[in-house]
Amino acid sequence: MRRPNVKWLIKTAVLVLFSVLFFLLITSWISSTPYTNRPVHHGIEPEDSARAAALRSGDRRVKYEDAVRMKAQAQIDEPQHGKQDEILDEQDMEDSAKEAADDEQNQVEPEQFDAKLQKGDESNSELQMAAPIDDLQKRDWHDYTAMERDAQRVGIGEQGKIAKLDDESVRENEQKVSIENGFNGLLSDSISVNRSLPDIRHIDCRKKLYLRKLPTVSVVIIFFDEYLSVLMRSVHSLINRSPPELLKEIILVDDFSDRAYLNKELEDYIVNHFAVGLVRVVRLPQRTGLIGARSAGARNATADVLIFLDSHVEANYNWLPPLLEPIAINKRAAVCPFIDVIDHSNFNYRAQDEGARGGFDWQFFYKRLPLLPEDLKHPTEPFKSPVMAGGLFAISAEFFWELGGYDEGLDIWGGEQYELSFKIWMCGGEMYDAPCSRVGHIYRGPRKSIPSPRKGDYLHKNYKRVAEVWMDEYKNYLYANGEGIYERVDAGDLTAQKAIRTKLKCKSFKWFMENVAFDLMKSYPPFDPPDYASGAIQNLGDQTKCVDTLGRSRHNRLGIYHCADDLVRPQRSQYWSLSWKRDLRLRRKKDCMDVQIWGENAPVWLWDCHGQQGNQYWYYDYQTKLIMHGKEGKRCMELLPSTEELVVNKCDVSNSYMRWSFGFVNKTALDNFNIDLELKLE
Ligand SMILES: [Mn+2]
Repeated sequence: MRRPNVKWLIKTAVLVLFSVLFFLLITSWISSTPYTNRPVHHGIEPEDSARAAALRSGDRRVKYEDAVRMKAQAQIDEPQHGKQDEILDEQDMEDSAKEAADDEQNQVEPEQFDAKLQKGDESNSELQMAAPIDDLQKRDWHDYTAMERDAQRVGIGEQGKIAKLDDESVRENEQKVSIENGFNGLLSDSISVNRSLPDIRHIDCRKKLYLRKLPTVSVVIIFFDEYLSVLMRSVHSLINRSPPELLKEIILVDDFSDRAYLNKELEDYIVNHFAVGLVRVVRLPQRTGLIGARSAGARNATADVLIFLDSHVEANYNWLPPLLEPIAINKRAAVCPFIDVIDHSNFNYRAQDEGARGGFDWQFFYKRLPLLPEDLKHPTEPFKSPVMAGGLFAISAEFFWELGGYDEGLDIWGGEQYELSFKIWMCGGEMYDAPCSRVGHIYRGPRKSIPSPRKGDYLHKNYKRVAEVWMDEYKNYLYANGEGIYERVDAGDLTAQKAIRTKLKCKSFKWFMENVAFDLMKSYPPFDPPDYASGAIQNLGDQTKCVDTLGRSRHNRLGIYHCADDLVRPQRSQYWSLSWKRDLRLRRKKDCMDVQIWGENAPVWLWDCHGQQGNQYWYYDYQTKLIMHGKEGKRCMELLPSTEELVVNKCDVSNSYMRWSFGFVNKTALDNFNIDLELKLE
């Protein structure tokens, strides 16, 4: 038998070892390189990672000089302002010159970058085929280079700080532009379209990993007469803070704007600043409204996931992966980002609150429901939300169209967030809010009213369409709160919408209310349940005296006055209700009896009803005639006869000044005071 060729074996082994090692090195290097999207010429990143990023993703960086030029152009119509602007621009130019000198090979025209991008993608996918990566593997999606570069930025509005124009001479124009737009447009022109933002995410979001493989995104932004620098800041922030391999396109749908600069000037800007095909404008031939325009944008989209955004937003760091991961896991999940507040007057960027679930009342006002205990335990995890706020969300294109998109019988705006939310939940999907995904939104301030593009009550028509198709017997609550409006509007043809519900075998609205919005009825009952007691509150120690506001407004102490003749229906200053919220309020008002100290002779104030019980919790024991304050039931309302003051002290049944009668008492309701009201459908 032939002896094995040891020399050959060793040689081969060494060769194999080396090639494996080399392969591992290459793949780990590639996967550990953070993608960079290189928004502005700020700071200098290591050459290697820059080249790798360019190879992997193409460079979609914005040439700041162009941004400056655009700004200058935009200012042709508007007067010049602030020195700070110039300082920032100079500094930016300087930085960009430095960087340009540093790595010349990145200075390629967009077309070439596109070619590079495709090549990069190919080599990347080849690598992935050679070493298949587990779909469930996670990675850190942060763009640390961009974040560090942003951290260095200084200037007006940078880091999302309060900005203001110092030039007194533009004040009048500032006001004019503000009232035209509902935000300080002139100030916006002075703030970089690539400005940095504060990273106000929960601290644990910074460490979170997301699936390595995430779907691609088409962002759909609809606009009507949007202010150019605000619109462009929205687009820049999206490109600057999205992994280029995920952001396939941004579709700007122009809903037949009047403003001239939204035509050629906008298109030139896009050509000069963004990679070919990355940002597209879809023009509608007539005013269509939010729903129609979004649908048109969605029809134009080509990526896996649709993200609908407003045209006056700024995306915060790493906003995209937390929105996409739930959809990667379940393609029937829709996900909303946390919406931060960009101040309309000074562009300050701040958090709205710590998050809440979405709901509605029975006039279809959007309302917020408290987070659940398990949501609070995991502050960085997406939590289920019954209803979306409406403006900003992600949904897979496939699921969106499976649901039939928006009901395009809904006109202009209004009700579409309910329609889509109900559909998503009832037809096999789910909806989340992702706390680690944050997008700032300019909530407009006072604005010149824009004439409605439609005559007639399209809003209630929309609501009626949603109610008729999706809400089953619960629609009657909406109608009962509509004061006859719904009887007068015609919902139009609903055949197609009802067919979708049948085809997809969607669940009932009762199921939605009991399983998803299970706490909505408690917080927003369709009707205010009857009062436990009402009328004048008469003292039994001195029966001529009743609790009275003494004509004072909120935030004042309550007092005692001569009782009205009619104790059941006294004058307003003595007409109290022990309401279903278990507070003592002026009838049909939001002024409540409020005790703020826990010591002796605690005064009773008239304060804004907070509805959270606590220091506004009252109970009436119709047997002992005590009015107890607080859930412990140890302190009671008392009239101090010597000073005629109304106070709270330790309960004492033998003290007749602590005993009271109400004009009207609902004994059955009081007997069940501790049982939460269950509303039954008739
Ligand atoms: Mn908006």
